Amino acid sequence: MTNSWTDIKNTDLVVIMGGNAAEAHPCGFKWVTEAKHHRGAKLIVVDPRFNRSASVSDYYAPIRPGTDIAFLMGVIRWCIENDKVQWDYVRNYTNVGYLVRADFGWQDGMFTGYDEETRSYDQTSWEYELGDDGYVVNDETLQHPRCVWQLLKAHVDVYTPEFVENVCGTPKDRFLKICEMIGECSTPTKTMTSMYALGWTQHSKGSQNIRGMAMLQLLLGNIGVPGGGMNALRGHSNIQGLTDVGLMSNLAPGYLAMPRENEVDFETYMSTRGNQPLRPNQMSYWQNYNKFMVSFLKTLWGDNATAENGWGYDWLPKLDIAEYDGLRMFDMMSKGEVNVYFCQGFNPILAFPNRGKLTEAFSKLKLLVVMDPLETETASFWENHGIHNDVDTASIQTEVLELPTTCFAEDEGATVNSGRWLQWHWAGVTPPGSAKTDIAIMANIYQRVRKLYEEEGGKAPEQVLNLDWSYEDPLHPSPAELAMELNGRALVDVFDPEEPGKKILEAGQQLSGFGEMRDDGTTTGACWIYTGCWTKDGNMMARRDNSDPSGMGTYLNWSFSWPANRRVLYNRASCDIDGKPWDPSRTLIEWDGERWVGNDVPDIAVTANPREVGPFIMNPEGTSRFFSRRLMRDGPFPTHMEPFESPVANPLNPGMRGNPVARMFEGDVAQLGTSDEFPFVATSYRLTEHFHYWTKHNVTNAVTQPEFFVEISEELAAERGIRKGGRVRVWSKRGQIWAKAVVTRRIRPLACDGKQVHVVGIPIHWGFKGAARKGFGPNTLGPFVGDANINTPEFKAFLVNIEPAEEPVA
Ligand SMILES: Nc1nc2c(c(=O)[nH]1)N[C@H]1C(S)=C(S)[C@@H](COP(=O)(O)OP(=O)(O)OC[C@H]3O[C@@H](n4cnc5c(=O)[nH]c(N)nc54)[C@H](O)[C@@H]3O)O[C@H]1N2
Ligand SMILES: Nc1nc2c(c(=O)[nH]1)N[C@H]1C(S)=C(S)[C@@H](COP(=O)(O)OP(=O)(O)OC[C@H]3O[C@@H](n4cnc5c(=O)[nH]c(N)nc54)[C@H](O)[C@@H]3O)O[C@H]1N2
Ligand SMILES: [Mo]
Repeated sequence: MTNSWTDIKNTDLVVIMGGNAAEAHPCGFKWVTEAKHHRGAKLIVVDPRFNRSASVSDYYAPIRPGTDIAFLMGVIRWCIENDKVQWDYVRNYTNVGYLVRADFGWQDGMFTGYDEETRSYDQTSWEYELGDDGYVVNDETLQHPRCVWQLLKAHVDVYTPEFVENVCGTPKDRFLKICEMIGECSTPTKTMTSMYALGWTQHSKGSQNIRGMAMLQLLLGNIGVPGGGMNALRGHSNIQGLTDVGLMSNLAPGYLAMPRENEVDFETYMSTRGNQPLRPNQMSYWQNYNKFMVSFLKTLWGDNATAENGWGYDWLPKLDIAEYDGLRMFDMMSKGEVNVYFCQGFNPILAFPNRGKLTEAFSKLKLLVVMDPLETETASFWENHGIHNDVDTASIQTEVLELPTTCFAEDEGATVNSGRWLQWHWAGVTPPGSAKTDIAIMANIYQRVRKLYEEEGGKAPEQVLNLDWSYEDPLHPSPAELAMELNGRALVDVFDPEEPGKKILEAGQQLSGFGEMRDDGTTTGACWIYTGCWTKDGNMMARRDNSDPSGMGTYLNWSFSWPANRRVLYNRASCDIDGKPWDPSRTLIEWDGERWVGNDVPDIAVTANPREVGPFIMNPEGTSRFFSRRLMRDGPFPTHMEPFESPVANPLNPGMRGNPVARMFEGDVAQLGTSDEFPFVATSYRLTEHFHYWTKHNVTNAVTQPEFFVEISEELAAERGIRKGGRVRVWSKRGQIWAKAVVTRRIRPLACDGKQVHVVGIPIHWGFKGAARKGFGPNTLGPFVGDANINTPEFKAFLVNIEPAEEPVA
């Protein structure tokens, strides 16, 4: 989230599109209720189903799965046409005036530079035009045909209300009503918040869905302001922490980059980071990158990291491709290229698409280690469930080891919520049986591997032997020790660079903020954005002071919010160019003539003059971006692309299948279905009563939702002769499942491109372990394709067929 859960109470309009907060985030949803009660806020829901959020909304519109970009570009077009633009914000805080290179353009739903062979874009032309002074050329009049504003207008021109209706199946009057409600938030004193999750991310162009809404929020002047922002509703209670600490193959902690193979040494790696400012006097915050990276390396290798050896840079693994994401890893496994797989807190046999392919992949492993508190389907992938899962158990040679772990309630530590708050929690119960914490298991394995290396040697020994492991109990580092390490400390006495002789940190002292980090090896800190979470004053994450003197919902003394305890990112943009809040009744921060003061930690140096420094200091141009330059692999503007399996052709380019640069492997192309064989659009989702695949182990949850079902409209039921509560077979190009049919008016047929499109809703929560009845969900059916930028599988839009049928007895 750019903002936080508690900030949602400050909004005037909540748009839930691409998520179902009332169902999947029922606790956080209370802040929507607060906004409705105290501000009279309205709630809009746009979803293929009239879901639980829709049932408490003020206005609902249906949409065909996988068409949100068309909808959002349509809203932007409408706002521009009707002058619903917060001009002071747009002119000063976005890149509308900057000129783009003359060789940039688009045609047939594609941008310049596409190479069919490699299925990728050469992005060279997706850049600003630079002047002789090295700065971006700016046209304040916004008239130049190549300025971002003119390009944006031209880009969205095709997305008329008729186009939106035709593609999305959203009735034109409903679409226009939503445009009007959204347009009202273009004034400085009205804000809209976007709450989204998987309905947007789980598409082959998921990242572009989110950019689409981010652009709309910029147009309305809603980024950085209270009650505004882009608010991703994160999933598992600590999934925000997962990306923060860099548990993706291409990330190092704090959203630093893992080095690539061609970045042969530390200097080469650093030469492309720490961007030079693109506007005069601009602060470009990534110029501090080296301080964060060196402090991270000092944490990893301790005394072994020195200036001479590039802080141990050589010992970091180097990527030979852009990333090793889940889809790629399982694809490699299916080709026999992976021998050993550690599966820790993950149940991919149920959670990843194309169960047939996954089962085959696991069958090729030599060793599968599953670390989990429960017995999972993945650990039992080799079991033959007959007609549901035709596995030849006897032929599988994979050895499976299960290591029982504790779960969060049995250990202390911090979880990071969607609003970036690191909240400490304490153990509530004693772990059962022989369960051990994940930390203890990993530490134990590490110590044994280290001993083997010491005694026998092996490949790349430095990585294992040079690791700093100075914990009190090497077999069980404590959560407190690890948290302090994430925060970082001074290794020697540190002096003020401006005022020699002035000591600012004692040797051994915990840092109080990332501003204290050094690039000379005198500080540690594994994750710069977390610095401040455990200072010399103790554990900031354990703070539980819920006072909120300003009433702004910032709760500055409750837990710790990264970065720097800031509650609203980009909050400098909540004020006008002179530093006065757009809406004085909702003040986050303001400029008092000398300093930034107020109710949140300013997102800019406290003495930075508002007229001199642009508010978006993480971007070297100092502004936010309508035109995203080379940031995204599939285009600098979001453009409508159909899902890989779609009932209709893309009107921008009828010959184009899916997203032309999406993650996709050759072997899976043959496994894509077409609408003549599979006429219905399937989507998948969660229910409040279950949490993924764990709660079916619990009898109480299993009783509340005991049995796998699919949801269909009354019209589709009539068309196929399916009765309420009857059994159905649902099949795709990749597999088949049987389920109970829930026939409901919550799903209605949509009219798209002159066709009637039916949606089949498939909840995710069943499997073959636990107390609930056996059932095989959407991932027996879903395609093995993913988003072009972050590779999230296309779980939310694919094609199926359906008929009334009893499952055959195995
Ligand atoms: N009770 C419970 N809560 C949970 C979880 C759980 O398992 N159980 N899981 C947690 C996790 S890990 C996550 S990531 C979050 C997910 O939170 P959400 O994303 O809110 O959950 P979903 O139910 O997957 O999907 C949300 C909605 O997207 C809609 N949708 C599908 N396709 C499209 C589309 O193309 N466009 C639009 N606009 N909408 C579409 C679906 O109909 C559904 O209503 O929930 C978390 N909370
Ligand atoms: N079709 C379709 N597929 C989807 C989705 C969808 O919407 N549609 N949603 C996707 C999303 S967003 C998600 S997040 C995934 C969820 O998929 P998973 O993350 O695989 O699902 P969980 O059941 O949450 O599995 C987590 C496992 O972690 C274990 N666990 C709990 N606590 C601990 C612990 O402290 N240590 C260890 N080692 N293990 C622990 C649990 O027992 C459980 O077995 O599913 C994805 N798959
Ligand atoms: Mo998730």
